[in-house]
Formats: sequence, structure tokens, C-alpha cells
Amino acid sequence: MNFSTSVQMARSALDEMSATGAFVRTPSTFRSFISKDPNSPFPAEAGRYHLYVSYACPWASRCLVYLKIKGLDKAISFSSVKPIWGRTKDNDDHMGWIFPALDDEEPGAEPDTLNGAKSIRDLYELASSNYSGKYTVPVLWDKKLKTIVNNESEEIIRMFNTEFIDITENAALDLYPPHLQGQINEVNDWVYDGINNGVYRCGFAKKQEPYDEAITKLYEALDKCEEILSQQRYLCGNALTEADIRLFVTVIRFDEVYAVHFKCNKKLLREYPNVFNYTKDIYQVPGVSSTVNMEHIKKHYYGSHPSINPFGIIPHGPNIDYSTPHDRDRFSK
Ligand SMILES: N[C@@H](CCC(=O)N[C@@H](CS)C(=O)NCC(=O)O)C(=O)O
Repeated sequence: MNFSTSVQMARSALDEMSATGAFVRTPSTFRSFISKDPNSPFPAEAGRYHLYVSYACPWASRCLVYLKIKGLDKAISFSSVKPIWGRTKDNDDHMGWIFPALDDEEPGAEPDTLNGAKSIRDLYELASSNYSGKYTVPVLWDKKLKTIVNNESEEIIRMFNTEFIDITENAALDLYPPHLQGQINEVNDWVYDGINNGVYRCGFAKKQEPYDEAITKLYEALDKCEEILSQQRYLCGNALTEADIRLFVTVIRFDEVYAVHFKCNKKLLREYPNVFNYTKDIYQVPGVSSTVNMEHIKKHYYGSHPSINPFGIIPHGPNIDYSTPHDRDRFSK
């Protein structure tokens, strides 16, 4: 079992800064795997695992999308924290994800009935006595061993795709089929770099140069998506894959948040007809819309980064309705 932890990591995304003023993301720490092998330390079992998310977080949301579209949400429970970061301890000033104390405190967020934790930080401290990295969501929790299995969404979605094969209600949906894995990996690389992490590199840059570099890369990658999606329904052909879920969680936040809060305003997402309609298409896949809580998303970003938005004002617009008709049916599935 790998419970190893690193002791010199950033405490929050806002600290992840290089000397040049560029945002540099630190790696996740808990990297164990749930396996379909019943003799493995973390076997795939219905009822054993819990997924802690924030509806605001794109990385956590991609896990939640998998839970829904693979039909795993009866076998794996989940709950969301409150959208706005708060003090996680009385005796220091760390700000992070916290649970509501009461059921009706914040629609969508629930108190932690599993562990009685007040914050995501509490969970990391329950799982490891010497952890000092960031207290990030998603957290995939093992109720039996009372520990964190994994806190890296990229790996969690792979487990959800294949390891719960006898438990999932939609086993036929393979989002990482062997014949497309090379292509999916290749797309993931530039989409992560340019778009998923790219928007953060724009938003968290503290100097002009790293911002300029990030925004150039972001729009090169978005232009590339527009070009690909003008010819086929999804990023890797005419079937939905992991690459699409990974892009979706960023583009769904783009016009509501990133365009304003992270200064990604060279072009709005709705000015890209193919990417925009594609975003609606994926939003309308059964189960996906339930993972998009725009109120949590907007409250979180505009309210949790005082160095970017000191007064926490939440812009009113644009309130795009992603459930309206799209034109993606023009490509055969
Ligand atoms: N590599 C992680 C990244 C997760 C991540 O960065 N989560 C953010 C929320 S969007 C977080 O929890 N940040 C807490 C903090 O920065 O203190 C994954 O993909 O699972």
C-alpha cells in the first residue's frame, strides 16, 4: 500500500508560484488503486468507497461525471463540500474546503456524516499523521480502512472506467477503449497543458510574461479543438471518450468564470460555434447536467481567491442555458 506523503508541498493553489511568477501545479500524493482483483488491498466493492468532491472543482467534477454516466452512483456514495473556502482550523489561518455543519446550510453541500470531518483537511489528517501538502478535492475515501485511496482525478476516472466492471450499471460504456488509448493520451496532453491547467496558469500568473505565454497556448488549443470539432462529433472521433469529459469540465466553466476571473477573454467560448455546441452536447448526456452546479462554481471562484477578486463580487452573467438544442447530431455517432 502506498500511503507515502511529501512534506514540502504548497498549502494552497495560490502558493504554487515559481520565481518567475508562473503558476506551477504540485502533484497529488495518495496514489493507490482500486482493483477488480478481490485480493488487492483496495478491491472494487459496492458500498465501500466514498467520493468527496466540490461541485466547483473541475478535477473533482470529472470524477463525478464518471460516477453518473457509468452508473456507479449507487455503489459509490459521494458528497460535496461548501463552495467557498473557509478557515479549516481555529489555531492557524489555512483556508480550504469545509463541510456545512447543518443539512440546510448550503444547497448541494452536506455535513460529513461518514467521518464527522469539518474540513477536507481533517480527512487528510485522519489518513496520514505527517501530511503537509495541499488539501485538495477529489478525495476517494475507503470507508473500511478509513483512509484516502487516491486524490488524483486522472487516476480515479481510470479506476471508475474499468475496475468496477461487475458493479457498474453502464458497463458497456468504455471511455478509454484500447484502440483509442494512444489518441486519447495525445489529446489529453495538449488539452491539459493548454486548457485544463492553462486557464489556471492564466488566472494565477503574477507577472505579465507567464500570463502572455499561458493565454497564447490556451487559445491555440481552443482553436485546435474548434478545428477538430468542425469535422467530427467528439475529440477522438464520433464516440464519446475520456478526452471529452476532461475537456468538458473546463469549457463548461469558461464563459461563466474563466473569461472574467482568470482573464481568459481573448475570445469567449460561445464565439466558437463547434466547441460551444459540443459543450451543450456533452451537458445533455444523461447524468452529466446533475454534476454541474453553476451556483457552487461561481461562488467558489469569485469568492475564494481574495488576491484575484478582493471583494468577492460575483458577476451576474452570462447564465448560458446549456440544455438548449445543439447542432452536433449532424455527425453520426
Ligand atoms: N491533481 C488534482 C488537482 C485537484 C485540485 O487542484 N483541486 C483544487 C480545487 S479545483 C483544490 O482542491 N484546491 C485546494 C487548494 O488549493 O488548497 C486532481 O486532478 O485530482
